[in-house]
Amino acid sequence: MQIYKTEKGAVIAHEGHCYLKAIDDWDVFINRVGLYGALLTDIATLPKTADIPQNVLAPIGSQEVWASGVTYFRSKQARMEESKKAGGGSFYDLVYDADRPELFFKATPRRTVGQLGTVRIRKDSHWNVPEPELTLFLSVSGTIEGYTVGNDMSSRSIEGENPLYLPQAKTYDGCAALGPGIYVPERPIAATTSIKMVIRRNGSTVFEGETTLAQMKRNPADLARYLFRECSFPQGCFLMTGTGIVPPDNFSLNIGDEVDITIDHIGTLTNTVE
Ligand code: DO4
Ligand code: MG
Repeated sequence: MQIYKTEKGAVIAHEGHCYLKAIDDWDVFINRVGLYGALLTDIATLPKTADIPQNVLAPIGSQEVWASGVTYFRSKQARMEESKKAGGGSFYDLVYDADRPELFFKATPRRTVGQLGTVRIRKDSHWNVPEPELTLFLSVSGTIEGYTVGNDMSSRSIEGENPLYLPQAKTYDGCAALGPGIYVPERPIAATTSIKMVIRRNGSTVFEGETTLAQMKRNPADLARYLFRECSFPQGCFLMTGTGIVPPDNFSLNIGDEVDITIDHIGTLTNTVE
């Protein structure tokens, strides 16, 4: 099942049909333990509407967006390379193998864009990449209720200069994208799920890469448990689970680039870079 946030309300897509539900509050609509079952109850009394909506909003209300790092070998390798001068050889290695994952605050809803929104690169950064990440929607109780596509826009030059600059490399206006909707399955998403990213410049593909969730070293439920250890989220929260796709070191985003991130079952999130 998919849910989309639109100007008219919530659209629930299930088994080839779409249902429009008038809602007062997106937070209340998504932050339900057992969301899949709750949505089935919702659609039982709703009329069928037209198609999957064309214009959707970012599927976020007032939730915080958090992120995990160095959860794939490719990410560890890339960070170690970019931070060699800053001593990155050891700390990324250590976190990759440690029990405690790297978790960091990524964005507020105001810094997050949705489908076809504009993501930004920092003007004081010369090496910038999108990071395509499976993103969990976690309820107030920390249960994984849904999945969306996330883009953890990042400055590799700032992050590589000094790990203490990570908040600046990761958090700024237009630093995150989520969407197009939230995939709410009956059972957890499979390890065979693929994540693909394509970056286009002036109509030509300048990078494409692919991975699967099986390459992730951490378990999504463990990441959620760590996040909820000492943080409460009354409205639930979004948690990006890290990137397994990193373009080669000579690649940096340009203004005007288009980024498509596709995750099986969830959909394709498309954004333009500004
Ligand atoms: O340690 C820096 C951030 C890593 C990250 O964002 C990722 O692995 O996706
Ligand atoms: Mg990331």
